[in-house]
Amino acid sequence: MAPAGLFVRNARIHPTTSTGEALSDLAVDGDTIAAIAPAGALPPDGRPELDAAGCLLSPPLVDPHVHMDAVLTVGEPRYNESGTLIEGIFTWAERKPSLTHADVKARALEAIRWEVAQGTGLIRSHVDVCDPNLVALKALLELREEVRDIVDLRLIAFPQDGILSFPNGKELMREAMRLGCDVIGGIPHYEWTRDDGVEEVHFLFDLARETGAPIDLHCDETDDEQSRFLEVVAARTMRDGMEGRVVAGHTTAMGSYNDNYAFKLIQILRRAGVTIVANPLDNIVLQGRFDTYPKRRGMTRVKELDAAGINVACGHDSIMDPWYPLGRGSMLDALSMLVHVAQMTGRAELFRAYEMVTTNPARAAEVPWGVKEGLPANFVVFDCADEAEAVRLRPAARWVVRGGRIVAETEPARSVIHRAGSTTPVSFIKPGGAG
Ligand code: 17E
Ligand code: FE2
Repeated sequence: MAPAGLFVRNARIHPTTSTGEALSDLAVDGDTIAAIAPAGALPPDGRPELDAAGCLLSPPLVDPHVHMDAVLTVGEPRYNESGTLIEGIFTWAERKPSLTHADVKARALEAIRWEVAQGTGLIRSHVDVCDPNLVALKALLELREEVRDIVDLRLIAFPQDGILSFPNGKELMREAMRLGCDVIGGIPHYEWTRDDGVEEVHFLFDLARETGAPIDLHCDETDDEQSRFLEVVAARTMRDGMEGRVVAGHTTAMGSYNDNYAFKLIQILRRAGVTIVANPLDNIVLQGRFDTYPKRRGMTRVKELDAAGINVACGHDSIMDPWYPLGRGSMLDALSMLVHVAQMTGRAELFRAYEMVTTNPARAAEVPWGVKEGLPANFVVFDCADEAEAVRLRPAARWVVRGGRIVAETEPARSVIHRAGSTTPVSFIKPGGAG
């Protein structure tokens, strides 16, 4: 049954940079945005009303890169004490044999609820397919259908232990796509040799030709400046006419390349229309672990890629897993880390960065995204005035709307200060000071 409709008053609609401070009303019919007009100009026509009270009304956040099979496994069977990527991979390999269908579904559902409650409407999850029984994949394929009412979940076949370096690796990738994975993943920098990594990339593109699926691979997630698989990805993207359908995640080696090589690479990435997904929460703790000082930040060149016209997005990557013991499913936490590590704290840069958790990852997923008449009624009212404030405050997602239906709501935190010698609270504040 279609929802009864909705009427949201007094919203600042994204992108606020073009609409200034003006307040708008937004009317929803069924699952579609029917009208947007200056506040007061539209009749609510009996629709249930929400008062945004000047808050930001944004397209839902998008998490383009997370590992839902591994979420909430931190400490199982042990903690990653070195904090390195490799100890994370080895710890996960120890956890994998005890994965069960129910265990994967329960953990992933919990993390998905956290993400949805904080405004995420589209999630692309990698799923490790280096498992002869594909336990996690089968669980998440089922969950993808079961959570459709609250989120659009897409699955990426991810060969964590390599394709050539893992027994039956190619067949497991093919089987994952036959079972219904949406996207082809990869990990060329983890193969035993450079040649194997190049062969892996060619295998991914051959599989894309056979299946018609897009590609989203982990690429060059290392501080080794000699890890250069991204150029092979860009070249195959152009040769196969896959412009706009290829995503490369992490690409942290770009933080270590010399500028001459980085400049050449950025030119071919732009021509190839490859999207780059940075995962700042994980990579600020995983990279630089073999450095003393100066210590590298180990993030891809977010600001420079964006300035060169490349589609750049930001992922959460981990929520309490062997790679990252922290995290709470907040894309605004991930974005806050991105603007710090990339030093995107200029006024316009904060607004630009916001696109990296909304418009840009949606473009990479080939999904129309935005708050416009005629588009699906998917949006979030955040408890803040604009995108820069969303980055600063990481505010409550007051209402999360999907297909015209409220799928999550959160009361913003309020604090009361008790002064000495007074029996009545004298100030009533919202931490951070917005609104
Ligand atoms: N696997 C990997 O190869 N890299 C990561 N950052 C995570 C899983 C979280
Ligand atoms: Fe990842």
